[in-house]
Amino acid sequence: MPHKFRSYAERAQKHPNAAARALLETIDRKKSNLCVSVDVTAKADFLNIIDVVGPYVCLVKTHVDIIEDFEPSIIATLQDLSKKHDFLIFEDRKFADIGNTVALQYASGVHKIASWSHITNAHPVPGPSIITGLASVGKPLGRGLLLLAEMSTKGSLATGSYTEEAVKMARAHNDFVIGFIAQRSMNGIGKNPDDVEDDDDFLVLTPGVGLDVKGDAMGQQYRTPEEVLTAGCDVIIVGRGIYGKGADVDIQAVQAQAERYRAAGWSAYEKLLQL
Ligand code: 5BU
Repeated sequence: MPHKFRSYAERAQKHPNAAARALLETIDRKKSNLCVSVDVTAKADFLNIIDVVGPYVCLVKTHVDIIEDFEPSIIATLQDLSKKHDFLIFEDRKFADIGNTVALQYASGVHKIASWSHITNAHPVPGPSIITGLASVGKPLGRGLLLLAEMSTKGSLATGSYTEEAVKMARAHNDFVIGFIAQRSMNGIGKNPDDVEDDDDFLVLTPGVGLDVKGDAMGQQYRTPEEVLTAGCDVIIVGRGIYGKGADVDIQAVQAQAERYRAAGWSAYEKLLQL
């Protein structure tokens, strides 16, 4: 049987994974299911945007490998901002290799992702060993993993039985896998709806969200916050809709857009709660 719609607060109380619990609690406390994706290449823009959107978000999503002037102090500042504004951090690393290699990529190198990123993600394409590899590093640190069960891009191959297998892999490792990057609820997928009680509580974080345009010139597709919440997603991930497309970042406009998307995501959630 599918779940009735549950509040973030109710789910936070029962969730067994510390990172998932922390995210659900933050969403509830800040009345924000907005994750801002900060895909800019200059350190100054990266930190300025995060400082401005911080009050409006539950989560900041990073691609640290695109920062041209990366240096370790960026991470210390990011962690300070995370405390100042009360948000979690999600490095969108999309691991995709054998267990041994992803464990090294997660723990080591220039970025040392596991040491600061509360949540990260992986492609299920290598099979369950990718989870075992990442869990060997992340679990002792209380981290959480998302599997990429679906993508927002035109022509994505992550559909059908691939998505279903991703959900089964997550279910078998739900002490570390807290949910998915996907476009709809993944609870109950691959289970027989007639004879199995659906006790999944996977978080679904959803990119491909925009209020003003339907896509970009490189295959991205956007839906509105209301559309994705109604499809069973929990967190809206917004990048260019908030920080714009030009080379110059207009910091006042960034703040206005962050508040606009926070309000849109939260009112979509409140509507569902009242149904
Ligand atoms: P945008 O500017 O809102 O289009 O940015 C979307 C972000 O989400 C960007 O960092 C992508 O790497 C990320 N993303 C995505 O857009 N679609 C997906 O299916 C996955 C990640 Br997985």
